[in-house]
Amino acid sequence: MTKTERTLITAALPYANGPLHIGHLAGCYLPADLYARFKRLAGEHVLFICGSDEHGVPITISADKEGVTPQVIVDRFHAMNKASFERLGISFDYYARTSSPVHRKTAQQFFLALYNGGFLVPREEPQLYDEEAKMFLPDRYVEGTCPVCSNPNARGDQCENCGTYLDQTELIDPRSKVTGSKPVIRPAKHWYFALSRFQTELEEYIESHAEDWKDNVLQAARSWLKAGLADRPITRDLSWGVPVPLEGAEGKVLYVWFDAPIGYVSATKEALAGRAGNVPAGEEDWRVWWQDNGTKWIAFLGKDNIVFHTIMFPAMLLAHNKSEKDHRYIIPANVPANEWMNLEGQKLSKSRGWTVELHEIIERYPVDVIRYAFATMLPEQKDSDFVWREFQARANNELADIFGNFANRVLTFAKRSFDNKIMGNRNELDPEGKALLDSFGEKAKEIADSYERFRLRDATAATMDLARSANKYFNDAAPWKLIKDNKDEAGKVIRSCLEALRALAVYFAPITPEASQTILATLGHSFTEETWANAHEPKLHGQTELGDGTILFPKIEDETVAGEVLRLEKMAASVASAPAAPALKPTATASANGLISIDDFKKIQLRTAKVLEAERVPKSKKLVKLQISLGQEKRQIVAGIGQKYLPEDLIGKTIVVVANLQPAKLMGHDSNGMLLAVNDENGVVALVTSAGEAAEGLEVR
Ligand code: B3M
Ligand code: ZN
Repeated sequence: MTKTERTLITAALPYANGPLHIGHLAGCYLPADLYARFKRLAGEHVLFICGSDEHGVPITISADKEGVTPQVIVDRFHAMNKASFERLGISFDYYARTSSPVHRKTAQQFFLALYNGGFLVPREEPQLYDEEAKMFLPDRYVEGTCPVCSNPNARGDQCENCGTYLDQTELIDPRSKVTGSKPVIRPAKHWYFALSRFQTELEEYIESHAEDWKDNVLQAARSWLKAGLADRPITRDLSWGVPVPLEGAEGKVLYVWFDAPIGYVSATKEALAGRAGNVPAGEEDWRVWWQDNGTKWIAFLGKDNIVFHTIMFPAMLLAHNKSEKDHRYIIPANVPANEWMNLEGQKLSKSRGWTVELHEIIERYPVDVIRYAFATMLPEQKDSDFVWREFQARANNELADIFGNFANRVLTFAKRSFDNKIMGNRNELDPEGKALLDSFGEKAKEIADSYERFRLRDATAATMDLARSANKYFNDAAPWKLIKDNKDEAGKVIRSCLEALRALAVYFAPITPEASQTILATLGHSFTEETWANAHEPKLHGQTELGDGTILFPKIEDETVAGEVLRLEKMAASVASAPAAPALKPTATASANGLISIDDFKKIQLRTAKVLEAERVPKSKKLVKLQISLGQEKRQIVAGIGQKYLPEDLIGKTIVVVANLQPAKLMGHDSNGMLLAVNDENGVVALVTSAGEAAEGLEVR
């Protein structure tokens, strides 16, 4: 086996077709970045590549809907997604776009190599044709009934309900998304990739990784292989994409899943031409990164992209290697794909408004807090659930109370008692302090092993354990007592703590890069002397003046996370009540006879709530401010019941509230919901309460 000299890290190229959300972050981009930052700290040569996937039918459909060109769509979302990644500290060495000329040329050359090698063969097959629009309909331009599960809205490439990959001609009652008409079947010419010829080779490839790949990835790849690989058309009738570089193929482009992975290669070319990354001399040639066995390629991606990176693209690369024997591409050494991240117990869904987009979350929380919390919740082995309460708990009880607190205690102590200087000498640590640092050195090896096995949650938890042990050392050594009789010994303890803080900054650097930078700057130190392997060795220079230690991780308030849940519910409710697409019958409005449907009624979330506190709103006769509990969640509501009820009589009552009402301000007080009460012409007569013993937070129907 060749020794690994360099690691090429790729993260799936997101479609420039909409904003990215937290599922993307947890599924692919944060794990990729944690790994890349770890590898760089470990002193390895790393190139970390990503970019926008700017082709494909979803993009042309978005453009059609907005009545703009696809270029307008991709320009908008390329800029937006790139900015989100930058703000989250995702440290790509290069962020490309597949609309670039280098990519077009690279993809066309790749196509021609496979074509000349006999792996791309033209075939005439029946395809759906829209006679009104006078065009062949590429996959997603058709909808119809799924032949497997009868879902009436299956897409031409896949049924989202049962997950079956479909050929568009299999759809029952197909309809064109362009004109709504029923398409006819006509023969169309396309180029087919001879995927079936790679069945055995791919089986061997996948099984050769039976020990080192994640189970979810192996399972997905195996189930495809088990079904048997069929040749696949890799051209489409579209004007947006990489044109097929053959005569007689006018009006056709490469299928997006043919050109997009080649984007990794073209991005590498661009990156190295621009000297991105810290690539050492002799490695500036892109071929070193793609065609030398000393390169280990790790491909990060989300669940739904597994088959393309374990089957399709490896087969394309193998085909290329057979076609041009002097230029052999490497194939992925590992594909550490994650599963899905759900949100507050439900599937993330943009169309249902149940999502948190990256550009929003970075407006509201510090980058390190987001990164740490998500690193603890990655859907590594199975789907995970993002819950705002847990986000808060991770941020407050761990990041702030353990790591942040250690930093604050140590820096404050040094400031107060040692003239804000690093005292003593790095060879004279307190023996227990020295033992702490030695234990860091040992633990760091285990953490490194977790990173190498893509157990990033474990790596994160073990890193926090280091901070726990540092706090324990500080507590046990009790420098605030020691200093009373022996300032010298206390100085050695604090010196040990400052070294531990420096080491923690290094170990935390993949997870909380900003805080790590701040800590090292405060210590008058930098990353240049630091590596993963030597971080436990004392390095600080005595008499260095300490910089201003600031609070590293602000705490997240209860109201803030309650507001997040409310925001979600509001968004989901407003999407649910938005007018439906014009072609569909509006369901949200009352019918002519004033009756509403059961579905309309179900949009109102009625829930039981317990009144925890109640007080009059000053200067108001009617308004009472209530703190209520909906089980998991506490809220404030303001209600006009003050003329009928005394605040103290309300406490402990189980009332009924509309839980998904838009928040409002009443006389300057926030109200997140509305309670139900019986009214007559004079106002409130009685509260709606639960007659029996009902728990809080239950649904009322
Ligand atoms: N753009 C799919 C996706 O964003 C696709 C990945 C391409 S990686 C070569 O889910
Ligand atoms: Zn189906």
